Parts: sequence; structure tokens; C-alpha cells
Amino acid sequence: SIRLKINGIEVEAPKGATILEAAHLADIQIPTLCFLKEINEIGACRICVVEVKGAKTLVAACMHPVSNGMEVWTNTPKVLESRRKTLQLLLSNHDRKCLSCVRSGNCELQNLCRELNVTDETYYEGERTPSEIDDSAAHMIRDNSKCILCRRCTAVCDKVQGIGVIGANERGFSTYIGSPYGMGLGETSCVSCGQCIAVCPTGALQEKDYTDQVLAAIADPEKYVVVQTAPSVRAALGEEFGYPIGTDVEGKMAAALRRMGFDKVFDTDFSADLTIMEEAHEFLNRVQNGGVLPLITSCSPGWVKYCEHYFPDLLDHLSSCKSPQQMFGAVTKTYFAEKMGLDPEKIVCVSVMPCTAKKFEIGRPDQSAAGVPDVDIAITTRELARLIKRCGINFVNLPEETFDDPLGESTGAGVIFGATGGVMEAALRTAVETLTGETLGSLDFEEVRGTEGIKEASYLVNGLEVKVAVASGLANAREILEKIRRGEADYHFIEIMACPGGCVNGGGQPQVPAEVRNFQDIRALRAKVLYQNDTQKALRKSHENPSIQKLYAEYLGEPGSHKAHKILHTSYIK
Ligand code: HC1
Repeated sequence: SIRLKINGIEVEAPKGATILEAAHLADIQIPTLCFLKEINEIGACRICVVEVKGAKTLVAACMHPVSNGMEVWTNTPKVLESRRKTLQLLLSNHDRKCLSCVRSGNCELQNLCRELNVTDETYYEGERTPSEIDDSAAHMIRDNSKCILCRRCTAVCDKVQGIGVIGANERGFSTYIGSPYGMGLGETSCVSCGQCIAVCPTGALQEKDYTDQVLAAIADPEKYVVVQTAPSVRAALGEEFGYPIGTDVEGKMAAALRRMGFDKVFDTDFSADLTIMEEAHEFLNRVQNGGVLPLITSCSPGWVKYCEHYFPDLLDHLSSCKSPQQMFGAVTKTYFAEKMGLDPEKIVCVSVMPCTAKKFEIGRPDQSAAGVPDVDIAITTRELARLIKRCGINFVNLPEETFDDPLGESTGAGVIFGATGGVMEAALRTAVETLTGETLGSLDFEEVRGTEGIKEASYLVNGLEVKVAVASGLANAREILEKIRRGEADYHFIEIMACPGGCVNGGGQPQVPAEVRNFQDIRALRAKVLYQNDTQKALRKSHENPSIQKLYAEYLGEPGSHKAHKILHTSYIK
């Protein structure tokens, strides 16, 4: 290891560590702005500058490696003045309407200005780079008047997702982030994953906000408003109310939704169980009848769009199952509507998702089982937090409540959908028991758990070797898909989620500042909530969900039935 001094304190750091990492080990915080560990390591913004003994200029702590005997100072007047100048210069080309900005309160630029005592935000007042708002995509808005050109969005799009539909256009003062040839994002092959929004430090990127539409629906006496919450929302919503990352707020979330005035507070976990019924049936059917293998999951709409754009030749591998979000809406407007004597036209189905691509998914063709859209409004975890605050609900003091019946009942298999590998594990629990006719001893398929981008496992089921793979993050998915294309893959079943780590790390989840992201694995912390929730459930296998059993007995018949196909399955666009 390396021994150095930071601010006069002896510090020990591993070889190859940067000054930023060494300082972190000694609980000395160095501010950063452009730096995102392993994603955007470009040392461009100069906020993290420090003084190093013997160096002629200030050095960027995020990039500069430590060495034995090094002496570093992180907050000398020279350092602080340099950071302040950098911020003043950024502000000179920045829309400063902080009062109305969606990120006010959790904007990394705003926080730095406060911390570094930048009180003269007009210091370098002058010309601004002209910009236009891009709202051409279904799920998000880019407002470059708030962009600080940190490149985090372009790095995540390019490196993590392997898509690269955004980049720096023009040069010098005219530089702006956008799509090639100045196209709107909606005209490109963007898959709506929203990872760019999740890493944006300012209000330059945000989801399209539908909170007003939700409140209007609730206030409309003609409407029956049903809400569903995705598995991962309960694992992250608490962060918006000051809870540590990795707190399960399922009960308070249900209580909050009830107080907001929804007619029914239901759970996407229910329809995740339903998806497993249909998908496990589809898998066994393909295995037994020589169908196209490997079967690939279809619940992540960013992934589905990616497959349509980039691997249309592999669309036959995609499961025809609608996603749980869509199955939920479809069942609400058919089975539930009939049961309750409700006109599907009068039902407004609102979904709360950790995902921005879900906003795009609700408008896809072939997603309207009752002749009206299955889901009407998809909002993100962040939008739900805004709504709770707007409604004056004291979230922290809420009691723990449960979901309504019948579309609120779920098993542990449904809740783990939100973590990478969870859909696979849930499907295996049902598929293995169906194939063998025996009860599984252990329900934990540990091999497919964890946050690695690609996981592989094989299981011996009834003498048949079942090979599975799990990928999250689209650059990882591409590796597996190219293997299939080359004819080198002998998997039977593959789970793909667009976002790295799965939905817990979706583009609609609370934004975590880079200073936290760079040192904590938020994916693992949130996933832990779901696996704990799973073990606390009385039932942990989708096929044991009594409300699902009833839905089949009363309405759908068998998994894979003609009626189930009409309501719960969909098609893709080549
Ligand atoms: Fe997901 Fe899914 S798990 S896609 O990640 O299959 O968004 O959480 O709701 O639909 O259930 C997201 C999460 C979510 C669907 C389910």
C-alpha cells in the first residue's frame, strides 16, 4: 500500500488509488462534479482540484494517482478560490431559475455553490449559449440551459448502455449535448431507459412529469382511479424522505397512496406473479415442443425497444408476455372491471415505476386488452415523491398499511423482479416445480443473484440440463445477444433488464449524488430490500398466489389459454 499525507494527516491507500479515493478513506471529502466512477473519468470539470507538494499546478484529485510520501492539501485558499471560480464560470452560462427547477434541493451544482459559498452568481454575467428544449421523446425533456457539459449522460449512454445516441455537438462556446445532426432525441434509437437522467447532476434532464394528470384524475368524480406500484419503488422511495438507501417503505407507500385518494391501492408484484405463470408456461411449451430458444424475458421496455432497434433478427426469442405493468392494467380493465361492474373507459390506471421507459411502453401498440389503453399514466418514483409532498402527507409519520385485494396480493417471487436475476429466479421457482411435480427444497437460486452485469448458471431439472443467463445494462446484453447471433450460445432461458442492476437502479429512481454513487453500490443496497421482503413473505412462489389462482379459475382458464393470450400477451415491431 501507499503512505501519504492529506491535510497533514497520515493516510494509507491501496496502490493505484486516486487522491479522491485516498481522501475518502480518511473521511476527507473532495467535491466532484463530472466524475462518475468507472463511467466518466475524464477529469474535466476541475472542481476536485487539490494542491500537491512539488506540483506546478493544481491537480484533479479524481484522476491523479497517489504515491509514497506525497503531500496533499484539499482546502487551501488557492484550492477553494479555484473551485469558486469554476462554479462562477459554470453559472455564467447557466439558467439560474432555481426556485422552479425540478432539482432544487438535490442539484449537485446548487449544493456545491452553497458549500463553497458562491454568493455572487452573476459574477461573470455575459452571453449564454443559445439552447432549445428537446421534448421530442416520449419519456423525457432535455433543457440545455441547465446543462454543465459534464458528459455524465453521454458516458452512461455510450459505455454502460452501448447506445450512444447523445454526444457533444459543435465546439467551444457553442458546444451542447444532443443527438447527431441536431435531431430530437425522439427521432433517434434512444430506448428511453433514463439512465442519463439518473446521473445528471442538474435539472438539464428530467422525466416528462405527469403529476398534474394524476391529481386531476383523482379529483374527477367520474373516474375510478387505480394505482399499482412496481417492485423496486418500495426499495427507493424512502430516499426522497431522508431514509438511508436500502430502506423498505412498502407499508408507508401504501398508506400515502390511500391518503392521496386513489380508489384502489394495488401492487405490480401481483402481476409480476401473473407474468411468471404465463412466462414459465411459455418456456416449458417451447422446451417441450421445439419452440425458439433461448426464450428471453420481455418485462423491461427499454430492453424490448433495444431488441427492436438493434437486434430485430432475435425478436422471435422474446417472450410474448406483456410486462407486469401492462398485465396489471389489462387485468384491471377486464377481470377487475367485470367483477366490480365498472366501465373500463371510466377506469384510470396509474402506475408508479422506477422506470422512464414505462412512459413509452404504455403507448405501445397491442397494449389495450379492453379496447382502451391498459395503463393510462406511468409516473416515476421521483414523481410519486413529489406528489406525496405536494399533497402535504407527512410520509415519515405514516402508519404501515397493506395493499387492497385482490390485485394487491403477491408472493416473494413477484417482489424480487426488481433486482437483476429476480425474474429468472421467480420463473425457475415455478418452472422447476411444474416440470418435476415436486416441491423445491430451497427456493434461493443464489447463482443468478448479485449485481454482476452478466451471470450464467445451469440446473439439472428432471434429467434436463437447463442453462440460463442474466444480463443487466444494455452493453452487457449486447455481449449475450451477439453470442446468440454467432450461434455460440446454448442457453435455454435469458433474463435481460435494460438498467444496470435491474429496476432498482432504473432511470426513474431517486437521483443519488455522485459523491455517494462513487463509493456505495446503490444497486446492491436497494436489491437487498427486495430479497429481504421475499423471505418475509408467507408465500414465495407465484403459482401459490391465491389471487392468481382465483383469476385463472374464475376468468382466464389455464396459463397460455386463448383468453390469457388475448389479454396478457403482445407482439413486437420488426
Ligand atoms: Fe420493473 Fe417489472 S420488475 S420491469 O424492473 O417486470 O420498471 O421494479 O415494475 O412491468 O413487476 C420496472 C421494477 C417493474 C414490470 C415488474
